[in-house]
Amino acid sequence: MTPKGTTPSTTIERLDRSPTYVEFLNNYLINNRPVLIGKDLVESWPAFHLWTDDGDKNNIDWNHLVNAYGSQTVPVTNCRAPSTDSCPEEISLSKVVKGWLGAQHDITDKNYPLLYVKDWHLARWVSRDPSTQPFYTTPYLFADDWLNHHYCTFTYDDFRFVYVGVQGTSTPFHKDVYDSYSWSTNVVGKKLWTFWTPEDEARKQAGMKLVQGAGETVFVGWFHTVENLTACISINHNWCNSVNLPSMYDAICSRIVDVERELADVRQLLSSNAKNNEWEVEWMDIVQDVLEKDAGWNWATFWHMVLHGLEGSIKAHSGDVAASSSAFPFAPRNLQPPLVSVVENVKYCTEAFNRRQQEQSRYELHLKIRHKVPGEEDLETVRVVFDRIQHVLNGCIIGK
Ligand SMILES: O=C(O)CCC(=O)C(=O)O
Ligand SMILES: [Fe+2]
Repeated sequence: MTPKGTTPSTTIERLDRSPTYVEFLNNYLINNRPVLIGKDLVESWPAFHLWTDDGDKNNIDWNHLVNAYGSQTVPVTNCRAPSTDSCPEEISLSKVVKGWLGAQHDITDKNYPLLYVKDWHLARWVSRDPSTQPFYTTPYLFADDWLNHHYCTFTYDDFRFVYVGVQGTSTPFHKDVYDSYSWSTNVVGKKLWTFWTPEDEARKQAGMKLVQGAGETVFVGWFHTVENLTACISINHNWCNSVNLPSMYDAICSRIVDVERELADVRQLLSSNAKNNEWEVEWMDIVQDVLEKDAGWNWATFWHMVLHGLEGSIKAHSGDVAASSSAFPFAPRNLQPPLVSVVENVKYCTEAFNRRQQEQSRYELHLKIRHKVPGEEDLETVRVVFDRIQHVLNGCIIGK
């Protein structure tokens, strides 16, 4: 049982006003309970006046979208393709909008493709182009985000997205990447969410429905589907911090089991040609490579994120809030769980990883770090990162 357990409930709560951080932490984040939060959380966002049609508040200002971002290449999926055949493609936003608004056919006709712009990294693009207006800020409830801190600080990638689609576009049944949490604010339109608990992978129960209007924010760590009841544009982040770290750790372990099963014949080949047991490191390295290509991360990324998350949390708790040059700075201590629970959750992962190396005779500490982070060239192997984390944890225990 990991700290990311769930509390049974039959409906999704709606909060008219934003909770305090402590209420959010204790009632929703720690219990992994979805919740809808009212408009005051995001009322200062420029996105609302930038993207809403002045003449029709329920509609998207398509002209603004095309003028401001039309030349951008955006990822799209065809909502009518069978799930096995719905790989994202990239086309310009203005072409997609033209396809929706200028369609010669009825867009509800199931014989035609229905495109949906998903996982569009607009925030990343805007942050690199000083002539473009910022359109939102991360709400305080979700500021403690180790995933986006890691990606925005050390890579050119991130988990900050915009979704745009017309009525009928949808996202199929899923739990979010790496078992992360998601928050999603609908800027224009109406979305229908259906939620299933993290245990209900086979959808044995009827899902719990929730309609999300403009300005409302959903927090979710369960399985879900989303259907756009009208044209919608929304902003969402996948995110994590110490609270859901244990369940993300467990998710990597079970993904490794899957990848190892898929590559069983490679393992067989390596072991049968081996002269000594070096093949095992090579084998684990291949598995990590596949994991990185398919999920975007592996042990090296995970432990690097944990190291910086833990250090950032300790700094914030000691009152060290020196200006950060990161594009995604750490949250101050009043927007983080208490340090004892941060340490406890990181220790859950380090202890489980140590046991994994010993009990399953794994060689994952020997794995080489492929992508060197500038300024951290000494991080040669997973062991170096992992030892640093243990050192920081030991310092916390002594300092308590
Ligand atoms: O809005 C959508 O279509 C999907 C959003 C989603 O799955 C999420 O925010 O986790
Ligand atoms: Fe999702």
